[in-house]
Amino acid sequence: MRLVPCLSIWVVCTTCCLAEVDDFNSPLLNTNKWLFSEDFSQNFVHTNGYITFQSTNATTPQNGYIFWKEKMSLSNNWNAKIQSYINPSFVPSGVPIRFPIPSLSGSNDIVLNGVIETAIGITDTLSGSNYYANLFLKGNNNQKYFNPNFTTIDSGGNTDANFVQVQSDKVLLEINYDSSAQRLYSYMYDYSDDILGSIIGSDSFEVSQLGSLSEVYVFVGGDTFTTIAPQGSATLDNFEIVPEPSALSLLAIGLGGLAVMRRRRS
Ligand SMILES: [Ca+2]
Repeated sequence: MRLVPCLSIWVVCTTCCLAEVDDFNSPLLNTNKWLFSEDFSQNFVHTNGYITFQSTNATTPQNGYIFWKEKMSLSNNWNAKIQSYINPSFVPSGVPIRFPIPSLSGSNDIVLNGVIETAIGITDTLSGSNYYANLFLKGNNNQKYFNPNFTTIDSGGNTDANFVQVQSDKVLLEINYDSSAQRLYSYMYDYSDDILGSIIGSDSFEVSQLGSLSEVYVFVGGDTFTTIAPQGSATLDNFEIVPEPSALSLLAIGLGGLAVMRRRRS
């Protein structure tokens, strides 16, 4: 008699809540899981059980992103996270740039000479014409920041993009999509000593601002601006994405469970 509820729970867990992960421990990037462009090959090194962003070009911005192959539906809830580490001994350098948004002014406007950053976010297409990113970055002032809400809308950045100065060298970046609110929530957690610590900052973003989309790519990666970044300056590891059951699939499972119980009773 106990078998039925156990079986139901097992079905729910295996069909709906199973996290998909990549620990980047395989020698090459798993092309069954990721799409990536030439930029990635030029500016990323996949080695030593993680991926690390590097750039040998200090005159032009460099970037590299990988895209989770399975697009995520905006009709369902889901969650994605990744660990990011910026080497504390690495200090970006270069010519002054205004970061991140030229149109910003006042206290939100940060001018840095050289920047390295890692990101998790969503985008409409692989060209990344529209995107939203949750960023962990370091500037030449040797300070690290959390920028939880950077988008390309409004000609290069939304006006509520904000910077939170952080002390951690290692953090967990998370994005959490709420389908009923149509909002994506960004979180940064301290992850020093590989232990999930306190929340450092958060923000949210209404996905309709990217246009009328039904699904999006989730991406991770990084950028450098006017700085040479040696291997290991900024790394990403242990990606995890968890699709949550939609209301419809929960209903189907619930009805299925009821049917099984009824059959057993009769
Ligand atoms: Ca790893």
